[in-house]
Amino acid sequence: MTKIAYVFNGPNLNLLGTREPQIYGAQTLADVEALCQQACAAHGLQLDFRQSNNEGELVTWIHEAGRAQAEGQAAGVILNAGAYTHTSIALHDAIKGAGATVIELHISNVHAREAFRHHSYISPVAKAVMAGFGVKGYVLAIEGLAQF
Ligand code: CA2
Repeated sequence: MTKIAYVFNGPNLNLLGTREPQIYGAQTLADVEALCQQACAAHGLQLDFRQSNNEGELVTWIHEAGRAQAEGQAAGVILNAGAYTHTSIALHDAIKGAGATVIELHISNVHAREAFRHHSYISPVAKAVMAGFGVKGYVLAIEGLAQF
């Protein structure tokens, strides 16, 4: 059975490609979805790509992914939680509770930026962490998820 690779994007990532191209590049979130689609096809995965500006919705999606993974229907989640990375105990608890394999992803190298971006509530409960590869990081993360 083809397993699902979830790609969840958090707050403001719908603005990709419209502002701050020096940090996040010029590609839009639709471009990122197309890249992910290609990568999933290459690795025999079925893409489920989403974005939300709502913390609770992201929590609910992680629960859903955990259930799908427990049933053998999903490989895991690539999560760019945006700024919730640095603030959300709720997302930390959701990942821990849902038991989903989560790869934390950031387009930019958060450690080379402001100090408030250096701490992540996601990293301690993530299977892997990736930052600074631009939007190509999504492709690399899908390759990594396929190999777990
Ligand atoms: O580097 C990343 O992927 C981040 O997760 C992006 C978040 C930021 O808060 C994290 O520290 C690092 C911000 C996403 C906002 O994206 C925008 C894109 C274009 C214009 C404005 C915001």
